[in-house]
Amino acid sequence: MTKNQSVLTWIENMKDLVNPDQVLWIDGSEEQLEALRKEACSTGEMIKLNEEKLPGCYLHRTAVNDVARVEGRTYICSKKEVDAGPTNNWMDPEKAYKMLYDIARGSYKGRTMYVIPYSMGPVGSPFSKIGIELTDSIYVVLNMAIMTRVGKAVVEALGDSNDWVRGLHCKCEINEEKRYICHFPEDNTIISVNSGYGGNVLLGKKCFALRIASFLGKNEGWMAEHMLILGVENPQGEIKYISAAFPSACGKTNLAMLIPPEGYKAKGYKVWTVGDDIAWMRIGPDGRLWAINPENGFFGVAPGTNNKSNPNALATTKSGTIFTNVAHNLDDNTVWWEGLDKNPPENAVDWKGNPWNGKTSDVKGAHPNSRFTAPAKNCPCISDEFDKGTGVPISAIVFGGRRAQTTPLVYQSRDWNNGVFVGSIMASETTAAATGAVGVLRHDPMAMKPFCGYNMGDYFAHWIEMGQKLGDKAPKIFNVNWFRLDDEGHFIWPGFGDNLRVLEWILKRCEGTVDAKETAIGYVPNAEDINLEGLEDFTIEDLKGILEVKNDEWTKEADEITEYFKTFDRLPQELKDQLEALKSRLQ
Ligand code: GTP
Ligand code: SPV
Ligand code: MN
Repeated sequence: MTKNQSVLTWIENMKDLVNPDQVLWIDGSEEQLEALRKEACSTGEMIKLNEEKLPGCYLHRTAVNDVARVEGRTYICSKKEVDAGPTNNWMDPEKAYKMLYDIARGSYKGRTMYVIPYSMGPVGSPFSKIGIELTDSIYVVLNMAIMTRVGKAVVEALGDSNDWVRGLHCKCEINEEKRYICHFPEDNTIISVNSGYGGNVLLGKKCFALRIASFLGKNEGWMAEHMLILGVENPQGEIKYISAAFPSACGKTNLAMLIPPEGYKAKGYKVWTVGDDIAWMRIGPDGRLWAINPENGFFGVAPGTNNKSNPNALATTKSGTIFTNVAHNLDDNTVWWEGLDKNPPENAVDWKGNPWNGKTSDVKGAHPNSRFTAPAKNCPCISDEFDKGTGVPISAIVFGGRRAQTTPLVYQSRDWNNGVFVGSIMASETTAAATGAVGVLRHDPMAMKPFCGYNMGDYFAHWIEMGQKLGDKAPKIFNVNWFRLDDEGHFIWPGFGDNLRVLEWILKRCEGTVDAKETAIGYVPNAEDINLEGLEDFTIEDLKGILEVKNDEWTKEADEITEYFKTFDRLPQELKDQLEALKSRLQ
């Protein structure tokens, strides 16, 4: 399919290493993909679902020991350890290559090597970048064909350039003791072995579009962020774009596809989805920050997705979707997950493949990190700008996490550098998106702790530098927290569609049309300025409660941040100054 020497040589070398029975180039054609779906169904790797109810949809179950990203086995292999920094696992590249090649050697025997040329971003867009993933998994091929743009057009766009990211994925034996997800930012290379799960193996996503791309962005003057992108259209038909960084399973897909509350709908408000997980952002010729979504689909959390919480996401999964680790309803050959509806199937198979009765069983039908892989074009609220490759101008950047206490519903940073500080001190309770304990508070700067491909201190410095370049055209920076709990452990803020009430305040702040109250941490809304019309069971007193900034709590937080900042070897002076300034405002 190509004469590109750098591509052909690398594939030849990898072929010699893994020793496949045959090699198949993915050309992106529907015929080829359909043949692969049939093959995967014939071996049991995938199950074809009800063609009337879920046309073109499939179910896949991963191994039970392989259901989430494995952060403890994810490595940045830069020449110098300090370049991986204190937030990453590091391995010497020479050692890592040797170890990985020993694991990968001969592992495609009896298998096919699929060669997937893919583009992150619309093919040919100046924002876009190209990768080639080699895999022995049809599941990976079919997911990549939804999540990215694959095939001939990509190879043509690459031409004879050497500017592309190498990705080798080997399922091997799905042995968790030998599972490694390794990145070589200095070589544009990713190697993933012994997993068959999502973020570990769809190498275009977290591995390339965040870990490798964040490193490229630092060197080339742009940004790769763990952010959704959405457009808010007001009744006058003007659309303003917001990007928002929340840690995994903290509400990006939900916010990106938000349905306005009735009152807003009646006035003519609309929300348009540009992306739900990753944003690549560059300074445009007009000096503003422009963003694209480099992905082509959504790899979304299934549990909790329903017609009330996220009808757009649910609609997106009704055709051409691959479900991973959800329950299989045998009565009508459809899928089910916790929180879909109040009617779990009785005659079903759980995510582990065991017979399951949803009415009587006390185990979960779907894994908490079960996912849907759905084409972006299915989304009823997909933005017209999604596929254009020109990007959208960002008015506001929003950080957020899961915080039961302390962090108010929303606040605005004092300026760009203070906003970088707000991002750097983000902390959030852990979720099922990665293996390990759930609900533990941990620092997750800019929601990038698991995804920054280089030294986090240098990453902060890059943010500060981007702000200097953007000057007065820089987006305003905010922080939100939808997850404050009351004494009984219930969420206080209704969240979901009602989050538009907060976005409205954010956009008014960007336009300078609403006042705010200055606190030690930044600007907080006056409670009257958040529209509560149409909300039941939520009063202005409740709102005041979750807008309050308690200086004693924040003093503790500042002490904790002081300790956290000590773990950084390359913390920019600007952030040290920000912390001192916060402390003095708290006194
Ligand atoms: P990744 O795909 O892992 O990056 O996750 P994400 O950030 O896209 O999270 P997602 O939108 O899938 O939401 C994850 C969980 O958060 C789901 O269980 C949602 O129901 C819940 N959630 C999302 N938005 C809100 C909200 O506004 N309030 C509350 N209480 N829960 C929310
Ligand atoms: C996340 O964990 O942030 C995800 C899912 O979006 S994964 O692709 O597994 O990283
Ligand atoms: Mn994510």
